[in-house]
Amino acid sequence: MKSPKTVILALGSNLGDRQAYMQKALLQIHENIGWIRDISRVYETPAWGFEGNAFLNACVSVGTRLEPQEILDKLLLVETELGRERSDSENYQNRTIDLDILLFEDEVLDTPELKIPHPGIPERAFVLKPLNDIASSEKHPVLHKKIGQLLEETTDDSPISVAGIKLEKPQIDYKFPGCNYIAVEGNIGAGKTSFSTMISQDFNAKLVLERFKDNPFLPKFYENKDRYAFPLEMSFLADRYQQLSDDLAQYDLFKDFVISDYDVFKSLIFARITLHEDEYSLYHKLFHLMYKELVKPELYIYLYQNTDRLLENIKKRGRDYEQNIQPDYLFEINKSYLNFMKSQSNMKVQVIDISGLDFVSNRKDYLWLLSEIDKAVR
Ligand code: PH2
Ligand code: MG
Ligand code: MG
Repeated sequence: MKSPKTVILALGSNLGDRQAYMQKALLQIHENIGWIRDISRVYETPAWGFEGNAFLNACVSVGTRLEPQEILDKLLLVETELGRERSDSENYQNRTIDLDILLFEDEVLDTPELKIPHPGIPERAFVLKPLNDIASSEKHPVLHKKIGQLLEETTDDSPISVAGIKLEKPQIDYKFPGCNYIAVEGNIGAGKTSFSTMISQDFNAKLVLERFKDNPFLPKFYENKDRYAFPLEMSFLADRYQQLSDDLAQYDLFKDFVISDYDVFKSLIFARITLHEDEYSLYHKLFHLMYKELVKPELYIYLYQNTDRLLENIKKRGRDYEQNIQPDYLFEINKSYLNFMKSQSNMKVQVIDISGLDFVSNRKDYLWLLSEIDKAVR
């Protein structure tokens, strides 16, 4: 899972209710591109390079998992959505909203459609002033000078003033109140690891991931279930117990909470399906001895995904030994999870139906998922 990168955008409007267009643009950026981190002051600036109405200009920095070209495509859609009309004329025109990419980390990009850093930066005070508010000590990756210095050196002496209006961050602050430890559960291929990784990156959580790769019995199990189910379940249990008692015992001072892509109870859920009755009853005894020692999550999120999509995801991630997993096995696992959750009274359990959604590539789906969780913990 990619961690978010910082893109800095310029906003400009000189037509209609300029402030409202800028504010609407921020909402669209939040919903389509990423987390808005910093917002500059808003400036009143004369049209630069053409005869036109005065502009409002501002800059924002955004944490995004999109690539520059994807960001550009989204920005064009937002401009159109907000009523921007483009004519074939070569000249600048008045516009309800203009959204430009100024900087993307310290990357340099030069294609016919997209140039990063934006080539106009050094000669435009209407860009440099707001940019200086949020990135004065960032280095221009081509000119190797700080933004603050570019502002001092620019030859553009247009009269620019602070407009005295404020743009607001549109997003709710998801805080997961009362949740020091969240477990994300779901069937094989539901997206547990992706989701918990995204949460940990976006909300400063410590991430605890299942170490399935280290389990030598897993590939063998898929070859010969009867022979390898017991050692497989035992080694998973031992490993999970060890990991959770280590990782949850020591809170990380610099993290706000812990999120894991599994809950230890999955051991019993799988064992009930994979073990013979006599093996299961032995396993069950051992499990409960260990289970009672462990910290339980305050929030248990179950991502429900339909079987077709699970199989599709399993195929996409391409682990050899998983490729023969049958639909009825996934069905049994899901049933078993639902049974377990029904019997839980001490922790908050939330089942979220994500079939038809793609929270990894679609930010709107991701935000919807966050708002569902937010509703549940408030
Ligand atoms: N954008 C332009 C051309 N001229 N002038 C001001 N003051 N503000 C702008 O955002 C602006 C401009 C091309 O995008
Ligand atoms: Mg522009
Ligand atoms: Mg533009």
